[in-house]
Formats: sequence, C-alpha cells, structure tokens
Amino acid sequence: MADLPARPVLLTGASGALGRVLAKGLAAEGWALRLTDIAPFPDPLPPGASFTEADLTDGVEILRLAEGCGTILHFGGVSVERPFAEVLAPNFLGLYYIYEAARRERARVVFASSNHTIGFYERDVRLDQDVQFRPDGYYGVSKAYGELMGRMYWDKHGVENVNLRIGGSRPKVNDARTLSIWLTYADLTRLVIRATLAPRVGTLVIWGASNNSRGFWGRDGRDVIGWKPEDSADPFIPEQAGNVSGNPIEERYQGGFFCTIGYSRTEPSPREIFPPK
Ligand code: 15L
Repeated sequence: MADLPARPVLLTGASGALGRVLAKGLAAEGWALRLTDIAPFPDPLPPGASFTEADLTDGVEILRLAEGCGTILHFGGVSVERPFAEVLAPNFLGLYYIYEAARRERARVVFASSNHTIGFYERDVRLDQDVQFRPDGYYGVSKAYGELMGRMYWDKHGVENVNLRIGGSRPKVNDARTLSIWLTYADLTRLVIRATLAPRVGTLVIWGASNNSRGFWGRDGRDVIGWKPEDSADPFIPEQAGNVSGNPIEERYQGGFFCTIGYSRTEPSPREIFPPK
C-alpha cells in the first residue's frame, strides 16, 4: 500500500473536471477525503470520501470542513476568464478563507494555480518559477494573488504551500498550444500525491505540465517533492501541430485564447522580458 496522508484531506472544487479526477484517483490510493463544491458531486461517492455542498465565501463552513485536515487541495473557485465581479468573491475572498483554515489547522495548501498567471509571455520565451507574473486576465490575476497569499502565509505563519501552475489538464491534446502545456490526468494525480506527501515543502511553485518537448517552462520546485512527469503530448505532434486559431494575439502568447478576451490594444505590445536580460 502506498503512503497515506496522516490526516484527512479536504478537496475543494470536487465537482469540477480536475476535482472529479482527483477524487477518484486519490480515493483509489486509500486516502480519507472530504470533498466540497458549490455544485453537487456528479459521480458516485468514492470509498472513504464524504461530500458537503458549500460556498467558498462561507468562511465559517470552510473552517468547519477543514477541521482536523492536514492538507487542503484547493481546486475550487472560478476556473476560466470571467468579469471581475464574478471572480472576486470565490477566488479572492474564498482563497483567504482557505488560508485561514490552513493556518488554524496547521495544514498544507496545494493550490491549483494556472499558466494564466504568466499568460502574456511570448511562446518562444522559456520561463522559470521566479519569473515575474504577467497575468492575462482577472482569472490570472486571482491565481497570482493566490500564489502571493501562499508566500505571505508561509513567511508569516509557517503555512506550507505548493502552487501548481497548471497548463492544460484535459483528456486530449486538442490544439497546437496544448502540445506545449498538456498535463495528463495521471501526471496531475501523481503531482498532487507528491505535493501532499512530501515531508517538507515550505512554499513552492511547480509547472503543471507533462514531459512535452515543446514545453514553455523550465526550473521549479519539483525535486523538493520528488515529482517527475511520466507522460508527454509529443505523440500528438503530427496530428495537432497545424491546429492553430488564426488569431495573432492568441498564437503569440502562452495564455492563448484567454489573452484575447476583452483585449483592446490597437498597437501590438513591445517584446518585454522581466527581469530585463
Ligand atoms: C486554465 O487555467 C483553465 O482552468 C482551463 O480551463 C484551461 O483553459 C487552461 O487554463 C488552459 O490554459 O488551456
């Protein structure tokens, strides 16, 4: 039997696409899971799991759900670009309640951050973990804020956290960009397992992508948790390399389509590298 977390694990966003994958995969490892989401859990409840319908902005309920937990896998909140007013409550206030719960329980947070924290870097720039944020929308800003909150809770309260800057975790490679950012469900599950079980993490950033030869991303904290992706988008290169949108903004930047949402520049932006080389 694989190692088990010493205390129960709270998974937010359990009814979302990645939440459902993790609920199934982690329950199969024998983990004791507390699942929560604002939407009902659509699958049969896995063995060893309970489910509570809850809103991330209900701080009292979040504290109650986290009671006794050693890890909070925070996959809840808005997961795509939306107007600021829609992102605000779940992703900003909700994230704060997650960290307050972690502080009270001395729990670790594993945060589903996103490539949209850095979406406005050009696709031919290779990024390391410490690159400056270049979010491509309000959703990306909320994920950058989530990472910063982790930084602060570690420095100020000793709350450990692992920030997974997830690329595109979906069942299939469905376009050319996904050849660079694909994270298979199996690699995601192994990543979350290592992020939870690793003895000491402090605060880390890890690029959530499989072993894709066209990948955009370089150094990160993966060695600290002992994770190495095992899958790759490469077998789909012949089939998907020509599958591009035809939109020059979408194809220029790592964040792809999200960069185009509400985009109002009339002049193309200059090439900028942070920090300047
Ligand atoms: C994300 O952060 C989203 O949650 C997901 O729905 C995808 O759009 C992904 O990024 C992506 O960049 O493809």
